Amino acid sequence: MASKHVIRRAAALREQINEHNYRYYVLNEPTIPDAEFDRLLRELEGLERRYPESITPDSPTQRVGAQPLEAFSEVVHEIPMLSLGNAFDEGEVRAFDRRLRERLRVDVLEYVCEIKLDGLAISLMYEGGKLKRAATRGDGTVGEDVTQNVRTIKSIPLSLRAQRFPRVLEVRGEVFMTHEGFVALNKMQSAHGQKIFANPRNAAAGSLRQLDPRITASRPLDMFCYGIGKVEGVLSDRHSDILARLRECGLKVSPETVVVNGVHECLDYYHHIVAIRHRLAYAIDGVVYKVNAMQQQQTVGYIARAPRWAIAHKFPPEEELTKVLAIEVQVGRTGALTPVARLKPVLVGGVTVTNATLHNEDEIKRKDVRVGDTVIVRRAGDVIPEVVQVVKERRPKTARSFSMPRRCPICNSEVVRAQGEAIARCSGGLYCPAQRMQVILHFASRRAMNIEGLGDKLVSQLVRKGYVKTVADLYSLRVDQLAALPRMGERSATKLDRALKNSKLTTLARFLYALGIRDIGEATAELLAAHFGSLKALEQADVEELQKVPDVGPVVASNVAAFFRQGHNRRVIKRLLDANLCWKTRPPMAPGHRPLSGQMFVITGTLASMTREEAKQRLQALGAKVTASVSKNTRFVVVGTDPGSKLERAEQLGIRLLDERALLDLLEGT
Ligand code: JCF
Repeated sequence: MASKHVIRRAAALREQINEHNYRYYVLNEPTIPDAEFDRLLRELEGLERRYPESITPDSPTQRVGAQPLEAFSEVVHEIPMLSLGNAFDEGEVRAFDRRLRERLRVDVLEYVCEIKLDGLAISLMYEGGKLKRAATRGDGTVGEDVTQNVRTIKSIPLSLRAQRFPRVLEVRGEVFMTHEGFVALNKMQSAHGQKIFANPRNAAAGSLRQLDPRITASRPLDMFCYGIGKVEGVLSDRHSDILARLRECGLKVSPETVVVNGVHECLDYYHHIVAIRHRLAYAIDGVVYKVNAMQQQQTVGYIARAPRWAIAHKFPPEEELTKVLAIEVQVGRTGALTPVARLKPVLVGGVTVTNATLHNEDEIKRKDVRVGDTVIVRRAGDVIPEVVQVVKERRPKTARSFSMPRRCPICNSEVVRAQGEAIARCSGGLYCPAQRMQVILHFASRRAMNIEGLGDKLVSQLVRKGYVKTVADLYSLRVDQLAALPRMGERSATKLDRALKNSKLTTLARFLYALGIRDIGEATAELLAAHFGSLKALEQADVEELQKVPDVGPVVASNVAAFFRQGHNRRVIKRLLDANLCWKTRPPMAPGHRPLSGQMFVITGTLASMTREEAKQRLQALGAKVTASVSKNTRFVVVGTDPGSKLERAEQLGIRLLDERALLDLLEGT
């Protein structure tokens, strides 16, 4: 038999757990760590196991108590659960407001504005502050008893928190699933070979309609309350105050709810919500305006199945049907080719859509999109419109399928698609106008040709003026040309001219890196330079030869080979060399020749010109071993700024120290 002490302890634990549940699930402001919460819950579970007679029906352990049902039973809503009239544009909202003002003979009405969740309507019946029954809306008069399932939703209190509440209180609201919960659920479903839900609404509805409450308990459901049904007594004479009372009772009410004056402010609210809609964690399909004064609500009453005192202002649909007029290919700044569907213009979510991305070749194949097809296009928030699916029944006989062009539609260079990659790319990097800005900026960057003062504003001007079409044009810029540019003067022009001249003396590795060949970072450029010794040897190498370079696999090799195959690129390189770009040529290394072979390096502190990882890779490329700690076998310690204790240890052992300059000399001079 449970002692008084046990009963009291269990009650105290329940209160604490309920409080933390409330803070976590309703307020989204947890105040204790999960581990602490688990400890409380385990203690309560332990007590209840030993003294089952101490269990109360509203104990937080009792959310998933019940056995699976055979079927749902019916619930009759004493006060019907109504739907809402719809307004699809501002004119209809103004007409709604005008009608009400005429009926009520007032100049301005006070409204409550709420978001309209895309979930399913639920009624919660509290008696004596305890959740007694939960039901779906059904046809508005008769719904299904889903109490067992609703009890598993953590943001719904099993007992009300407030000190005072009506003996009978029916709360109404919308059960929904967040986008995040929806994605996670579908991932799980797919991993277990279970049904995939089309949208969060269906997922929420499907989850509540489970006969086994354990399944519902595993689904991430949530609820916002927006009104009341049957109540003994009066809660308040204003809708906004009723919502405040519900909040006090521990029920979750949307934080996006506001009180406004007049239809104008309703429309402001609508635009505000449209603007923040994509930042909300859950799907909404419009906003709701409600007359705030209960007295006024009563006066205007109901039409058929909806209140006259409220209206839903719906968002325009975000999916529409239209026709694919053509499939074209866009070349991005990195040379990526993206197929784009040109569409017969269509209004989607209030915006005219004329094209939609098809992502890549495989996506087109998967969706089987053809020119002439009727398709569903979707626009969500600010994202680029996309083709969701083809309406196969409407495919004309003349529909043509798409294939990726072999040549870049902008510059006519070869298009290559690396093994295992989804994206096809233009290989005319040095020449292709689509890639111009990016390529020039990269070429000029500090670790590439290091052309000081050539930033994106200046490059953009040079490109727009037509002075620079390829990187080779940089070296024929004249000081007077530069000086005449906006925000440039004689001084800056001379400085840039000097920087250009200074950049001409470089290293082969830097030059290769500067060319911006796909996947050729500094480390790989270093390896290529070391292996081939000269640009000529590299240009002539085939894929097989290229793969002899450490770290160069088939994908990188084919990128390099494709790059040098393009006559366009070779002509730009020739012009660069004609401008007297130069570097020390060194004899090619014997394959596998590694000048630092077997030497142990340790790197400590921060380097200015590269990360420690890059330094490590570049040293390793030359055969060095790079280790984490200093020992008597360490040959060199590379010391950056803010070195650690490794420096002390190196000094103790008398190991040679290299500063960054010395490291660079070693890397570039070997
Ligand atoms: O969020 C909703 N879907 C929603 C539905 C919000 C409301 O304020 C509602 C509703 C359905 C009926 N109000 C009523 C009266």
